[in-house]
Amino acid sequence: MSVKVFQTKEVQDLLKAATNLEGAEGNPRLKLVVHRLLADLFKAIDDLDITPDEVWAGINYLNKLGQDGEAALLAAGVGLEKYLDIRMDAADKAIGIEGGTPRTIEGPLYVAGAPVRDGVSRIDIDADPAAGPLVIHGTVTGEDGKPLAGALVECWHANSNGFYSHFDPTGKQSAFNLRGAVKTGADGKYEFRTLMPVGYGCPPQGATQQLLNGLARHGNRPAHVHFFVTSNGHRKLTTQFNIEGDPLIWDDFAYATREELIPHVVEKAGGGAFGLKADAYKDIEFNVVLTPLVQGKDNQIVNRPRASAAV
Ligand code: MBD
Ligand code: FE
Repeated sequence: MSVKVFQTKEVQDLLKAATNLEGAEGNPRLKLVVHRLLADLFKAIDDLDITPDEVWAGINYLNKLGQDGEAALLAAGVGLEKYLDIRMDAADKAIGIEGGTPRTIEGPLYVAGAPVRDGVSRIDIDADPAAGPLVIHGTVTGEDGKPLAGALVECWHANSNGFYSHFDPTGKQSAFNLRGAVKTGADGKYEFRTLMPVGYGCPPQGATQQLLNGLARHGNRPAHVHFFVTSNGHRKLTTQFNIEGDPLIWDDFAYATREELIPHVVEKAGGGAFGLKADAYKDIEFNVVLTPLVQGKDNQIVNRPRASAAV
């Protein structure tokens, strides 16, 4: 049944009516975007001869996606979040911004409200026998290489099961376990004392993994650590680094890996002296270069719903 109805007046009128496109009221931007997306969907149904059964499978999928609370996870998995990064990178390039630590996706698992400490924060609140100690440290500078005092470095990562506090399906982690915030001093330095994370995997029964299964894709990320870095007069950086050596580094289901974001992992000793759970520990130096505001504005701030909690 290969009928073509998209270009008919009846269908074009239906799209206009459904989005009140020509009405005076309503949000003009919303009308524009919904009209376009709906039209693209209608056209795809025509072009690919998408059947009613397939349409209803898709509608039902959206219900499951919402029930599972996984819309933002799916956005990462289908590369939509990466696409927004590609666009922001291109926008930077177009106005001559080339330097600075590269951005990479935020992902859906940030929680606002972590306690802020000066210079150093120990963020492994819960015992995790399978995870060895890890020290993450570096200097926050501007593009001139000068340290930035009073910068805020926020960090969050998974435990040895690949689970994040606040979103842990076992319910076993304390609030803000493996999440922290450090304010830099005059030297621009920050340090987190924590435990080595393991890569994340999508919930096996969830809507995201269901779609990935149909595409013959896995839903796993290499081990990684997320950052927000903010400082007066600079643009907020959203980034992550991957743990060097993880086999999935170039096979991330969320496409967040960048060559510049794989710092070396160095074996060190002497952790006992400053309170780590073992003397031998892993050390990662991750220095951050922030870029200046654009015409006095932070043009890379992304507003999105985020979880928050109290300590
Ligand atoms: C994560 O930890 C993550 O960073 C992303 C992007 C998606 C799912 C889980
Ligand atoms: Fe993550």
